[in-house]
Amino acid sequence: MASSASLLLVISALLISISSVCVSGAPTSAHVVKGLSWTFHESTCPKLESIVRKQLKKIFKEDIGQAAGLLRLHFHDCFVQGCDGSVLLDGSHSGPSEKDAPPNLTLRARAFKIIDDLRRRVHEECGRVVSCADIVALAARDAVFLSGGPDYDIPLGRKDGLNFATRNATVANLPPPTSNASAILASLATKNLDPTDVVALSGGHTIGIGHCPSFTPRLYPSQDPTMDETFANDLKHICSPPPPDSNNTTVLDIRTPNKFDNKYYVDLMNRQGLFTSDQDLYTDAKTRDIVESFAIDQALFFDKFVHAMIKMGQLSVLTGRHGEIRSNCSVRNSDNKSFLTYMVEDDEESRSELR
Ligand code: HEM
Ligand SMILES: *[C@@H]1O[C@H](CO)[C@@H](O)[C@H](O)[C@H]1NC(C)=O
Ligand SMILES: *[C@@H]1O[C@H](CO)[C@@H](O)[C@H](O)[C@H]1NC(C)=O
Ligand SMILES: *[C@@H]1O[C@H](CO)[C@@H](O)[C@H](O)[C@H]1NC(C)=O
Ligand SMILES: *[C@@H]1O[C@H](CO)[C@@H](O)[C@H](O)[C@H]1NC(C)=O
Ligand SMILES: *[C@@H]1O[C@H](CO)[C@@H](O)[C@H](O)[C@H]1NC(C)=O
Ligand SMILES: *[C@@H]1O[C@H](CO)[C@@H](O)[C@H](O)[C@H]1NC(C)=O
Ligand SMILES: CC(=O)N[C@H]1CO[C@H](CO)[C@@H](O)[C@@H]1O
Repeated sequence: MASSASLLLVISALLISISSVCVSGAPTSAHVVKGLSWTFHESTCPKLESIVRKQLKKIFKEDIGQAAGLLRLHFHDCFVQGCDGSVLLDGSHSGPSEKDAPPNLTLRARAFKIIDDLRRRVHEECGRVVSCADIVALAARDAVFLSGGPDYDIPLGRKDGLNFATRNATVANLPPPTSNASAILASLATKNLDPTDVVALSGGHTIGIGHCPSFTPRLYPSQDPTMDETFANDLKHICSPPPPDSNNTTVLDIRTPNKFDNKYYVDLMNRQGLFTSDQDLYTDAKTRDIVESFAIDQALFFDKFVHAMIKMGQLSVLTGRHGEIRSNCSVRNSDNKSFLTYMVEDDEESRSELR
């Protein structure tokens, strides 16, 4: 009798965890901004999502690190001037672009190539109907899923921006890894992200790498006392004391560096977070309980992460008649001579879009 009751308990616990892990489909609670929709490209480019997923699956099979690069690219795009693909633009006569600003130093060069290659495949199939910003958002979504994280739908319909973000805007909108939790919370609150969103989004650091300069201030001249001793010694070996400064890299999540799971929060509880901005989420009483709740409940983390990503993915998006769909993700259409010539010879419809 007792054993069948406990068996029932186990089964219902399993059912609950299964139902909360499957976040697939449009979360009904998610707010969709005007101009975006869950089915935006359904009739104009029905193969969009399968093209992106199939190609990324192939790329990640060879190098799973690219998943982290693509996830971070979407974050950088959205935080500076909105999710408008402006991070993809090459610098131009109009001044140093987002790509060239200090926090972008360590964006992976290959992530940019992967995005434009996906764009080419999608445009070959459907014509120029999907923006680079949407492709970045889809690539980040697939990076999460193909690394072991939740699968989920995202609203689509973003247009690509016409303006570069300045170096100053880039620096002002991307908080440095030396920030404490109060600073991170304040910075992200300006984007309407609450403490749960902040802790969940920081869980993006469950995959990927960081360069020594992002965390050596915690090692030299004196060691951050909140850092686990053994962990600190290992990091000191990877980043030998300056000079000479080391540009070595190490993983952001020492437990499961390439798997999208909740082990990042377990790291934080063991004082093995790599950046101050990570570790202080556990030190600070304002966010400590959230970290703990994610460390003990992966389904909860996935649920809150999806919610926060959908929110982040809609920051200051351009939709409808605003913005354009680039024919090359690193160049505005107005900067592309061959594109302009081709357009003038082509239909009236597309020309008016350029204005
Ligand atoms: C909350 C503020 C954040 C700070 C201060 C921050 C800071 C950083 C820093 C300094 C790096 C390593 C750069 C390097 O040294 O190479 C990094 C990497 C990374 N970040 Fe964040 N980040 C934040 C939020 C996010 C968010 C919201 C996401 C996505 C949801 C994210 C995803 C990543 C990923 C995946 C990597 C690894 C990239 C790679 O391996 O190429 N980060 N972040
Ligand atoms: C450090 O590595 C990154 C990426 O690998 C590179 O972009 C950067 O120029 C390097 N910095 C130095 C000082 O070598
Ligand atoms: C950018 O920031 C720097 C340093 O904070 C400042 O000196 C400069 O005037 C700013 N430039 C613009 C265009 O706002
Ligand atoms: C967090 O950092 C800010 C600015 O860098 C500083 O003014 C503040 O005192 C710090 N807060 C805590 C709780 O350490
Ligand atoms: C880079 O890291 C390796 C170990 O991963 C270490 O042997 C080497 O000394 C490091 N280089 C520097 C300059 O810190
Ligand atoms: C896109 O533009 C970049 C930089 O201007 C150029 O190097 C690249 O070849 C272009 N890509 C395609 C597919 O034309
Ligand atoms: C310019 O536009 C053409 C036609 O849309 C496109 O194929 C090409 O990749 C673009 N080149 C650059 C450098 O942007
Ligand atoms: C990938 C990429 O374009 N990174 C750029 C980030 O900014 C630095 C300069 O600060 C450039 O050298 C990198 O090429």
